[in-house]
Amino acid sequence: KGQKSCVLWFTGLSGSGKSTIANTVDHKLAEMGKHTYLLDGDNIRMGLNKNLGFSAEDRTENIRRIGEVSKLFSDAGLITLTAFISPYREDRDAVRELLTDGEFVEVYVDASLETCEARDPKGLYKKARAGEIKGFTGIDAPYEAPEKAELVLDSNSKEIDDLADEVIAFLESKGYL
Ligand code: GGZ
Repeated sequence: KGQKSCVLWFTGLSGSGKSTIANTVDHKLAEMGKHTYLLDGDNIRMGLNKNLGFSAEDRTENIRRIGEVSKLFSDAGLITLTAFISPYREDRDAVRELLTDGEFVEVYVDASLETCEARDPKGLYKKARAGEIKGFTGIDAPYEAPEKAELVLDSNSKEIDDLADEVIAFLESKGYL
């Protein structure tokens, strides 16, 4: 069985479903016998990047480091999944440039601000609206949606499991699996 290493770069608003979808894809790939690694806030912002906050500069540095780490995992032969807002197009494009052709797979988890704010799983949008959190993505900090994502997932209406299957189907159709 083969696998072609790549970086599945999930991007989208807080509450869009990035982490949940990436986790589901990760489990499905593992069940298929693929070697994977998932980078998310739990293992990156709590560790390597614990000195970074949410200013524009810190987000750029967050994404830069995650890009470099992704490259290492990908070089080691793993299918790497990342789940970060990564709000700046330029920062995502810099990661794309760091990797070789076909190695970077940008996955736009498309859920509108309205959808995400209605979900508000951690109550962060409410706090941002109340001014208790400053510089919250979508409220008073930008999110630059991808213009050339390899894959766009409609997370406004579709189920997590179906979206995860769309990712797997994409990888199969493009010869990654
Ligand atoms: C956006 C914030 C902020 C601000 C804390 N803006 O829903 P969550 O909680 O679990 O996901 C959000 C997470 C975003 O971290 P990332 O490393 O993905 O961001 S970036 O790629 O922009 O560097 C949210 C929480 O951290 N959080 N403050 N101001 N999200």
